[in-house]
Amino acid sequence: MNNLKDSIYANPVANISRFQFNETVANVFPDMIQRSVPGYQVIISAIGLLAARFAQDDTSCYDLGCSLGAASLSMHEQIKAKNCPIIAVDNSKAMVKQFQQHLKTKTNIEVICADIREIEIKNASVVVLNFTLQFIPLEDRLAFLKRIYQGLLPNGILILSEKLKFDDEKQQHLQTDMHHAFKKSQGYSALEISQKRSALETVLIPETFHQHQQRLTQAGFSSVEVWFQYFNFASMVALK
Ligand code: GEK
Repeated sequence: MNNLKDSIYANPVANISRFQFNETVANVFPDMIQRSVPGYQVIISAIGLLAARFAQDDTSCYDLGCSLGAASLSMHEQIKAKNCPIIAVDNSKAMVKQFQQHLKTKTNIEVICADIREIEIKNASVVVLNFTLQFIPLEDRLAFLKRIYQGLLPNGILILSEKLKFDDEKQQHLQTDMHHAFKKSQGYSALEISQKRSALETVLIPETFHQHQQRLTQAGFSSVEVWFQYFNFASMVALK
C-alpha cells in the first residue's frame, strides 16, 4: 500500500476544482484520510471487531466505497465465519486498481469497480459505509439505504461512518474549529485546510446525527446508535 505524504493542496491553486477520487488522490490516500479524519484508525479496527460479531456462515459482507480497502482488510483479519466473502465496491478506477494490486492472495475479497447505487446487495450479514454516504447525492440516500436494508439478513448490521453537521450554531462552529485544529496537529497548513475545504464544499454533504437516525429508521432499521465520535466525525451502527 502507498505511504506517500499528501501535499495536494500545499501550494496556492488559482481555481480550485471539485474534489475527485482520481489517481493523484489514490496515491496519497492512506496518509490523507488518517491525517484528515479524527479516529479513522480506531474506526477501521472496530469495523473488524463488529464484522466478526455479525458475520454469519454462507453470507456476504459488503464494503461500499472501499477506497484502498482498509475496512475490507480489517474485516478479513477478524471474521471467523465460513464461506463469507467480502465484496468491496468503489467507482474510482484508481482506487480499485490499487486495492486489487495490493490484494494478490486474499481471495475472499472481491473488488468491484461500480457505482454503489447500482450494485445488487443480497444475502448480507454486514454492510459497511465508512465515510461514503456523505458523497451520495441527498436525494438518492433514502432509496439506497432501503436497498441495503432489504439486502441485509435478519440480525444484520450496517456500520455507517460520516462527517456530521450540527443544528446548533455554536456546536457547528466549535466542532469545525476542533477538526481544523486536529488537521493542523497532523501537519496540514492553514492553506491546505482551506483549499481542501473549498474542493469538498459541493462534493461532501454532511448531515446531523438526527437526520441519519430518522432516515435509517425510515429505511427500516430497528435501532440506530453512535458507537464512536471524535469531534464532527462519527460512526453509527444500525441494526436490522
Ligand atoms: C475507508 N471506506 O478507507 N459509488 C462507489 N463509490 C463511491 C461513490 C459511488 N457512488 N461515491 C463515492 N465513492 C474508505 C474511505 S472515501 C472517504 C471512503 C473519504 C467512493 C469514492 O471513490 C471514495 O473512494 C470513497 O467513496 C470515499 O474506509 O475520502 O472521505
